[in-house]
Amino acid sequence: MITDQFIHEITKQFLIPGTFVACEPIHTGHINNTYKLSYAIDGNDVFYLLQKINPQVFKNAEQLMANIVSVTSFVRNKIIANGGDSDHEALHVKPTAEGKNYFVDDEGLAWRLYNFIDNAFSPDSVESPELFFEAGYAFGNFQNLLCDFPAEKLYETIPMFHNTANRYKNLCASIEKDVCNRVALVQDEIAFAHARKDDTAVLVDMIADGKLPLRVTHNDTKLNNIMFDNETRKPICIVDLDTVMPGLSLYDFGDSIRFGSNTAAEDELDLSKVSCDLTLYEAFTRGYLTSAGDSLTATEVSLLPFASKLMTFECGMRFLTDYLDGDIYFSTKHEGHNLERCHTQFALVADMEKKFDQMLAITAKAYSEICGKTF
Ligand code: GN1
Ligand code: MG
Repeated sequence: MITDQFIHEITKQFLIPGTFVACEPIHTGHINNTYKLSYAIDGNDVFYLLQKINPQVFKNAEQLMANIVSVTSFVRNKIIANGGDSDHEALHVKPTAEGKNYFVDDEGLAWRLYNFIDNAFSPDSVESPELFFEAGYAFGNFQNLLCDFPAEKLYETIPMFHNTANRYKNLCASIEKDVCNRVALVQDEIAFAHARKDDTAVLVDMIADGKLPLRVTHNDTKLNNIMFDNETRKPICIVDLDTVMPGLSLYDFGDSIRFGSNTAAEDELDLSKVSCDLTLYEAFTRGYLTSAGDSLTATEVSLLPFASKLMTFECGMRFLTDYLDGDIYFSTKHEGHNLERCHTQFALVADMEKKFDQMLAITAKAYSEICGKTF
């Protein structure tokens, strides 16, 4: 149990001006523990974001933080060069009193401190196609800001994170072990995964063959990792950079569609509500191609619909694997939560398969109208 008093002790390890006022937990992510800190400085409230890094997921805090610092510094410099407000539009890692990027507590757990992006919200669901267009623009812009960053210099902090072939292998291993005797309960889900085995190697094979360029990849491009301005409702800043690694633009695009084009929540029980909304698919694609289209290859653009399906399938396999393993990776709110999440993801894959030709046509039309190119 982490008390306010404990958090207060942790904050003393960082160089934070002003007086500590309060700490409030934020419960949106599945991985880290996050707190909003309030400080009083000369009668003004100043906020920070404190996070305890999940040691099960991120084994190497040093490399994780090195990736984040190099990417945020690079983005920050670009924002300054473009005349933007870098304090508001970029994350900054605040140093510890010892000048480090993070603090390690007595239990060996790593804590880090960021500026808090104020007057902003991070949406959990897509409220309108306009908002989703902006989300596409924001992630495309992130890709663009980093297009001349040497992606290969980043550490691969979670090896093979979006290697779908490997995720499939992990699922097969968990089926084999069946540590919780749950395999018998999920025969249909397992059959669904096996039937799509061939899809899992497509992108990794193309990387190996040099057919897709390595990019700085965010790797967790859910809508709620974008901060939007409360008033203008325009995107301000991309957050949750824990999984920034070398990867594919397709991972980021696909994961955004997986999360944002779904007409239901990730853990919706009524699967009849799950579908890929093509209006939303189009809105995101247009936003994304507006900011990133010219820096992408035609091969990348041609694979946007496939990547959407693949990232959804991969996420479903991950939820299923974790269910079989006894819910040890994703935090769950109740028994069976991971399986419920797997169901929505697989239902979304099935719907995307039905709509695949339409997704391709939408992508081709947007590419031609926005970038004047074909694939
Ligand atoms: C995790 O913590 P959160 O919710 O931002 C996961 C993503 C999954 C997502 C599914 C490091 O992200 O890969 O797509 O849950 N992050 C990690 O909701 O595994
Ligand atoms: Mg997140």
